[in-house]
Amino acid sequence: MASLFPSPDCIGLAPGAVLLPGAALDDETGIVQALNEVLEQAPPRHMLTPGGLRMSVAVSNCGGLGWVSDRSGYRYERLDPDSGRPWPALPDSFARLARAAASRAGFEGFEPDACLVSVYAPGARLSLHQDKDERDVAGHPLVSLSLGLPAVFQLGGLARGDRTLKVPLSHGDALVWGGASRLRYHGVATVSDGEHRLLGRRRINLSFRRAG
Ligand SMILES: O=C(O)CCC(=O)C(=O)O
Repeated sequence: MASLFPSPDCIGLAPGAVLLPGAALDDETGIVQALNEVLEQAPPRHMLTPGGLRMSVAVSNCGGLGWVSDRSGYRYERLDPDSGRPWPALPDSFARLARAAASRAGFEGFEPDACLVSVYAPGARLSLHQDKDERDVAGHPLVSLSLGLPAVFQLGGLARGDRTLKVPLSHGDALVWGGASRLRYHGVATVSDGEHRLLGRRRINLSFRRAG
C-alpha cells in the first residue's frame, strides 16, 4: 500500500518513483557475498527474446519465481530452465533490503517473491520496456538495486515515446517505483568500461518483484 509520505532521505523522481542513494552500503558485504552464491548456483545466461535476439544483459534469478524469456515469450517459472532445479532461495539480506527500500519509499508491506539478477558487462544495455508480467502490477512496487559499475537509468513515461529522465546510479543505490509510476517505461544506457572494487568489470542489478 502506498503512503503519501516517503521518508525525507528519498529523492523524488516522479509520483511514486524515488531514488535512495547508497541504500545498500551498510550491508554491501553481506549482499555481495549472497549474490556470488546465487550466481554460482544459477549462472547468468543471455536469454533469447521472443523475437529471436540474444539479450546483451546476462540474467539469473533467485526467489520462488524466476523471470525467463525465450521464443515463446516472457513469463515467470519456478524452475531454472537450464538446470531443471528451483531457483536459489531469496537471501535474507536481499529481502531485508527490498522491504526497507520499499518502506522508505512509502510502500509498506512489500514482500518480494522474485529477484531478477541482471549482469551487465561493459557495452551491455537494456532497451526501454515495461515490467508487466507480474500478477498484480497495481498492488506492488518494483525495487531495484544497482551494484558494481555505475550506470545511467532511463525513466520514461507510460508511453514508449515519452521523454526519459536520466538517473545516474552508483554502487548501492536503490530505486523504487510503484503506484502511478509502476508501468513507466524504463531502461539502462550502455554501460561504460571500468573496474569496480568488489564486482570487477560488471554492473549488476537486483530487481525485486512480487510476481505471483
Ligand atoms: O538494470 C536496471 O537498472 C534495470 C533493470 C530492469 O529494467 C528490469 O529488471 O526490468
